[in-house]
Amino acid sequence: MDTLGKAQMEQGGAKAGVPTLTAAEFEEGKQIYFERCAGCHGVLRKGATGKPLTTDKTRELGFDYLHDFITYGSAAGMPNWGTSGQLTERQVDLMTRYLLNEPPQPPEWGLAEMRGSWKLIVPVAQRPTKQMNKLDLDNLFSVTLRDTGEIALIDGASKQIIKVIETGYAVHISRMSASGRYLYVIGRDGRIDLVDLWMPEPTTVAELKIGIEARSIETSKFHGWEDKLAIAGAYWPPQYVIMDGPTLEPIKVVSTRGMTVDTQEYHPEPRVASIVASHFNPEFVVNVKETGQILMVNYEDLKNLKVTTIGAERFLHDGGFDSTGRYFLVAANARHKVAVVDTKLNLLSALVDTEGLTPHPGRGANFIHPKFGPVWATSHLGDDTISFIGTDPEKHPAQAWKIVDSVRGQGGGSLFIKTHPKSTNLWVDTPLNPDEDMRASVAVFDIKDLAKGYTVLPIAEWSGIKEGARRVVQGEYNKGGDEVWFSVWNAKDQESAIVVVDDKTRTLKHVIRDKRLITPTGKFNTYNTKMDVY
Ligand code: DHE
Repeated sequence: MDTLGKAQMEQGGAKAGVPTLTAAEFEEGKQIYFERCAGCHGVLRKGATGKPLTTDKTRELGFDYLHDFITYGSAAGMPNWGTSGQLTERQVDLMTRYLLNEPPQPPEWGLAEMRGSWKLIVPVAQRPTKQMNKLDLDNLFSVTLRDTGEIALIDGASKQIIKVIETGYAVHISRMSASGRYLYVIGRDGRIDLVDLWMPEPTTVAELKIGIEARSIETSKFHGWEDKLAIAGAYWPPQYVIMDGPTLEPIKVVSTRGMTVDTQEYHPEPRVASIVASHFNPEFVVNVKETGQILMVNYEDLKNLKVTTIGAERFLHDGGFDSTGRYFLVAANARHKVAVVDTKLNLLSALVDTEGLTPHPGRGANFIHPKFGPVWATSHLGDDTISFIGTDPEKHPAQAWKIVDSVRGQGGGSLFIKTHPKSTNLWVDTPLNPDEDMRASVAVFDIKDLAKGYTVLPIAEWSGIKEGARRVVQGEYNKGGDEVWFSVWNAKDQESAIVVVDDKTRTLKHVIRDKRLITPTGKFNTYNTKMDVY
């Protein structure tokens, strides 16, 4: 291949037989890898949700195999970057060569770098002491506008966009402070934006960059600690940081590098996945992906930090509490398991085999199963299984931490499942299913009669948008629990929408179409997020 030969000559120190890249190509490869690949395969390419891509593996697979894999994807979840047009033929070729070369290690990001990035835009003394606007702060939706790096704040009642706020790159999630005053948003580039909802109009009052790559953020919720502290987890460098809640001033940075739970060998890149705040102790629950360790980080004394390390299972990703808020259930996705942590006693209650492939619950769904009592549910990326795990060790001990029942949904490629304490509906999306109709719709089950099967609602069709991939993603309830919002997620240059469904009648209630609504994905209702209602 011509380009390979040329590039080879331009890069010194090349390994014989391994195609090289020019400096410009290497930079481009690095950027594409960060934007498209690192989330699943890791910066050092050691693998997690995606396969390891270290050079011992890639060189064995060879150029042609890798080239085809990047072009066509795989049934196991690798996107078809080439045939979908998201990467050009030149970029596929470049990425293939990039993977045959050693990965560069990004820089570290310690307290000094964080402090250098910290912007206290409105100091606490200059902020109001009461709410200065008429917004219903308990029923706002913070909507991720993924590809513009913004969030849209939408009023739950009027469905009007109150404000679009600039945030980090490919913004990921929003979380609320315990009082409901502060909204925290984290971008994939590790940038946190802190929005004060009490200002005359919601305003970003502080900003901080906690690393090169990140996904999670949470705030202290234990009694007496409301609104005091925040924590964010980074993918790179592998670490978490505890901050002052109202200002984002970074206080304590802790590395997660260490030993894997099973083989007990050193891992250089154990990324921080989901984080939740315990309601039973002054602690954060930090889930470390590659090592499979769950860290109960006590925030009472940050100088003499006490961390309880709970060995769970590798590849921890996302999860949520049971309905009592005591047990945290987190998917070890590439191991097809859910780990259950007792946040009161700080121990592993169980490791449950979910019977489906690659569980992906989001925060999961809690409801009373007609036969088996309280359960928490997850759907799966890898197949159509929807699993129900018993969560009541006191009144239903025989069912606790077991798959008590499961049903089949529309198909694999599911990311999020949702219900609400006031609802009898269980909603399951399938945005990553290759079938066009499936990813453009949701399945809804009747909790009172799960065996009856599901009804399909054509959410994308209801949006009125005809063009594009129209992935219907992440149901989120309003505070009242009587309506559920879905994103119709299209590419950046196409129109997207939010479709609001009446929960009782399962009929279309409202469509939000607005040119500012670019690539909406996650939606976070302020009340439900603050109170962990799901
Ligand atoms: Fe997410 C939650 C990581 C891709 C939408 N995502 C999470 C969490 C993690 C994570 C660790 C849990 C945070 C917490 O609770 O503290 N997500 C990753 C990835 O590593 C991955 C697979 C690849 C990547 O490169 O980022 C990834 N995620 C996506 C998407 O492509 C999604 C569908 C669209 C988007 O906006 O990027 C997406 N992730 C979400 C959403 C949540 C989430 C909406 C929060 C769900 C909730 O209900 O709390």
